[in-house]
Amino acid sequence: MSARSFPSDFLWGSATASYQIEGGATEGGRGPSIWDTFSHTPGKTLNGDTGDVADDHFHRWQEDVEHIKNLGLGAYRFSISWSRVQPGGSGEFNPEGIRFYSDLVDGLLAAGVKPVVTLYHWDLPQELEDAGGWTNRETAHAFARYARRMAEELGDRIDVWTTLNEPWCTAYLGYGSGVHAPGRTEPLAALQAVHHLNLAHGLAVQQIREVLGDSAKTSITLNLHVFRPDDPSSEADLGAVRKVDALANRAFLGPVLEGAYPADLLENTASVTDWSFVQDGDLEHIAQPLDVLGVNYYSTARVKHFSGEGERQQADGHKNSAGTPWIAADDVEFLPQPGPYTAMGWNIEPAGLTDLLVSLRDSYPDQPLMVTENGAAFEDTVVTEDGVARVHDVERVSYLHDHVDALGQARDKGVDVRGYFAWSLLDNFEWAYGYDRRFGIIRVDYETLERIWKDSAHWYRRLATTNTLPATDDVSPA
Ligand code: PNW
Repeated sequence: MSARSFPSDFLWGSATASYQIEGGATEGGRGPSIWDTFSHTPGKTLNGDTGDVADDHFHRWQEDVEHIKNLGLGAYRFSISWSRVQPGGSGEFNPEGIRFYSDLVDGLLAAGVKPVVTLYHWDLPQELEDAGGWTNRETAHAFARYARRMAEELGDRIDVWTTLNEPWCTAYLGYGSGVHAPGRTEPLAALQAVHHLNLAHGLAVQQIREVLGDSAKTSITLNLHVFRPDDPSSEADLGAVRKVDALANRAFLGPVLEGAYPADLLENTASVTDWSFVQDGDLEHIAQPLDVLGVNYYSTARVKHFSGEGERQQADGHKNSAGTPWIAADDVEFLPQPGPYTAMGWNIEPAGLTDLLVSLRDSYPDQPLMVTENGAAFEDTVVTEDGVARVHDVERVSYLHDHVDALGQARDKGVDVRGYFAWSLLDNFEWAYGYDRRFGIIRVDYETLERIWKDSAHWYRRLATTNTLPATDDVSPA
């Protein structure tokens, strides 16, 4: 295979999220979020890890902007901690918190890097959760007010405004399986959260456009799931795929891009709810035209219709939880995958990314796309060579290489994919897995908080600065 080139305006970036990197949890007037509460609750995160300090980005952001600049990236995707800029989630805003993000944005612009902002990456102000969180419709309105204020403060300095990151995780892992904050395990609550998140997105897009006009580029980032039927010729297995596809993908794509919830979703979940929390006019609010749809992609899942005999398999990484993210889907089982796997136990299948992008284009031909997260956790080792610390993360380089190539294959088929963001810029607080799983292209030493470029960072710099993906057999970092 020969090298593959990308157009000069293709956006190469890297991504992070506030709670995963910032630390400074009680500094600068920040209020508590559900992830502070959750991570401080015994048994919720591996080793009891919390984001109290994380990568200390709150104090080291200037150094981090230098790394982004030196990597030659065109864009940086970060999220705003809602409770840092509005401690209670409604009412008073916190000028010191707003200044933190305003300075960060100015720093990025001075470095020639486009800021791609996410308004919500899971850290809901605790006060809002105390009032019901995403099960409460009022949270959507509070989110729209917060979005409006951010548009007023950061204005035209932001390249892309992303409302939500992965509402699937918020709704189903936060309120269904309970492995994420706030740790609730109630099927009805999960579906209410789905709708109120969709509503929050639509209301926020309208507020941002009202403040900034049509020049504002708006977006939502979804973690769309690629489901493979165990037996592609089995009607039952194809039905299983349709059922989880409705819950995971079309529950968001439907309202956001088509202005309707899929009929089969409403039917399949009738034992849980009649969806009467969807009010007249909501879908018109939700279905705002989007400048770009953000897609996060890591892995694929294999599913099968469960006949009811023996024990149902649940090899999707959620089997140890008290609840399930797969609401009203007891007749679907998740089968183990062939591998190879990342340190998360996630199956590595780059072709899934090509398939996903092509199928989105087939369903929504005029919708521009961007891959807003892709990356992998592996067990990294630090070695000292000639007095310099190095991480030869060959598996991560090859993961990134093969997925960028898969993205290129979708572009070859005419899919309008405009950018790629590696997850993550830095090793960070990997939610329920704490600091144990490292996704960074830059290593963070959690004792000294020192940053070390892994080989993948050197490799990514070359890609971002040359717009050329080296051939498969050439994944050398230099
Ligand atoms: C995404 N799942 O999370 C998030 O956007 C990041 O904050 C996170 O660090 C990254 O991917 C790696 O995990 C996910 O269980 C978490 O299917 C869990 C799942 C998917 C995405």
